[in-house]
Amino acid sequence: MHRVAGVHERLEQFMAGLVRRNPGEPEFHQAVREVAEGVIPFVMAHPKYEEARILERLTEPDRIITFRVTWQDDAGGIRIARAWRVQFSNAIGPYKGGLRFHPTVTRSVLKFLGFEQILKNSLTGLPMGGAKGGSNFNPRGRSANEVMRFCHGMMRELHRHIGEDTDVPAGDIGVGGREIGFLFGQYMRLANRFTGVLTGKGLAFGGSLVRTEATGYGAVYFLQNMLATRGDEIAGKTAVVSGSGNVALYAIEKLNELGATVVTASDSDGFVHDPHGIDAERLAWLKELKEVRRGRVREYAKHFGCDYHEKQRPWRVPCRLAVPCATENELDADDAETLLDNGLLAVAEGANMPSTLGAVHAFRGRKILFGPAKAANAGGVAVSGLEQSQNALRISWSREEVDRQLQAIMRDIHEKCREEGTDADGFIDYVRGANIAGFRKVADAMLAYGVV
Ligand code: NDP
Ligand code: 2IT
Repeated sequence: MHRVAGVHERLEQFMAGLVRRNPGEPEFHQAVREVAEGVIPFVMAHPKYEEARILERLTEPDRIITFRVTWQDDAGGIRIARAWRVQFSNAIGPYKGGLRFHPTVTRSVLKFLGFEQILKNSLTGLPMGGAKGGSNFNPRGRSANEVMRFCHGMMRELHRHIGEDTDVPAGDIGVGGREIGFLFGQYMRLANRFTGVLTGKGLAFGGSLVRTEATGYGAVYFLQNMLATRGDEIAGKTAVVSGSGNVALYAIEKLNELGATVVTASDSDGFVHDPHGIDAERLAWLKELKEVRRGRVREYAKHFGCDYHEKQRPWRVPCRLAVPCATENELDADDAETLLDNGLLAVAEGANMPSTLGAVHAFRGRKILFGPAKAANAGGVAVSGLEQSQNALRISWSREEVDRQLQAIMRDIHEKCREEGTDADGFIDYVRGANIAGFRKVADAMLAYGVV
C-alpha cells in the first residue's frame, strides 16, 4: 500500500515540475506522462537511475534549433515559416528522426515526437538517438516547384546542424520521397558531400528498398506477433485503418496480403467506408490518388460507390483490428469504448500517439492487445537505420534481405515488450514493456557517461 502511494506522489511531483518548466506544451506533457507512468515505478525500484536523475535529464532536450525559412510562392510573394530541429538525446547514437511539414506543427508537437523517438529508436536495437524536426509550413495545395523552394530554403539553415554521424533526419507527415529528394539535393550542394545524411532517399541516390513500406508493414508484423500470443492470426478479420498517407497505405497493403478485409481509410476531411474491402486493385487506385494526383479520399468513395463520412473518424465501424495511421490524438476514450463494445481484439498504432491517454487506459483496462506507437511503428525508423548501414558500407541489400531484417526487428521489439511488460496474470502490458525496455538501454548508456 505504502509503495503504491509513493509511486503516485512521485509521478505527480515529477509531472508538476515538467509542466512548470514546459508551459503551454500539452502534447509534450501527454507523451511524457504516458512514459512516466511506467518508468517511475521502475526507477524507484532501481535507485541508480533515480540518484542519477535520468528521467529528469532525459526529458530535457539536448538542444532545440529554431529558425526562419523564407521562400517565394508561385505568385512571387515572399513567405515566411518557422522551423525547428529538436535534438533530444544522442546517448545511444547520432540523433535520428523525421521532419514534419504541417500547419499544426509547434515546438510542443516536435518535443513530444522527439521524446517518443528516443525510446522507439532504443527499442529497435540499432544505434540511433532521438530527434524530430519540421515546420508549420502547409504544403497542401502548393505546387511541386513551391514545395521545392521551401525545402531548399529549409536546408539552407538545417545543413549546418546535421551530418551522418551527428543527426540524420527523414520523413514524417507532409515529408515523403519527393521532399527528401529536394532536401538531399540542397544538402549535397551546400556541403559538397554525398553522404547518408537523410534517410528515405530515392533508390537512385542511396535509398533502401522497403523503407517506403516499412512503417506500415512493421505495424502489421507487430500486430501479427501480438495475435500469436493468443494463438490467433490476421486472416479473416475485419480491420479499420485511419489515414491514407505513407503509413496507412502500406499497412493496408500488408493487412490485405495477410488475409484481412480493410474497410476504411481517411484523411483530415473525413473517412470512406468500403464494406467490400480495399483490396489490391482498389488500393492501387487509392495509392495513385494519394501519391500521384495528391487527391482526397472522398474521390475514392465516389469512384467505388461507397459511403463517405465528412469530418468524421472511422472508429464507429465495427472491426476486430484497429490500426490508426493518421495523427496524434485521433482516437479518444469514447472511440475506444465504441471499438471495445463492437468486439475489438487488437490495436497497432501506426501513427505517433494516435490514442489519447483516456483511450490507452480504456484499452489496457479491458486487457485487449494494444501495441503502442513506439513499439508498433518502429519499423520505419528501423529501416532508416538499415539505410544508414547500407550507406556506410556503400552497398544495397535486396528487398528480401531488408524485409527479413524488418520482420526480425519487429519480432525482437515484441519480445522486449513481453519480457518487461508481462503482469502476474500473464497479460502483456505492451505500454509498460515498451517504455521500460526503451528506457533501460538509454539510461544505462547515460549512467556510463557520468554527469554530462
Ligand atoms: P503522410 O503525410 O503520408 O500522411 C498523413 C495522413 O494522415 C494523411 O492521410 C493525412 O490527411 C492524415 N492527417 C494528417 N494530419 C491530420 C490531422 N490533423 N487530422 C486528420 N488526419 C490527418 O504521413 P505519414 O503516413 O508518414 O504519417 C502518419 C503518422 O505516422 C504520423 O503520426 C507520423 O508521425 C507517423 N509515423 C510515420 C512514419 C514514417 O515513416 N513516415 C514512421 C513512424 C510513424 P491529409 O491528406 O488530409 O493531410
Ligand atoms: O516517427 C518516426 O519514427 C518517423 N517519422 C521515421 C523517422 C526516421 O528517421 O525514419
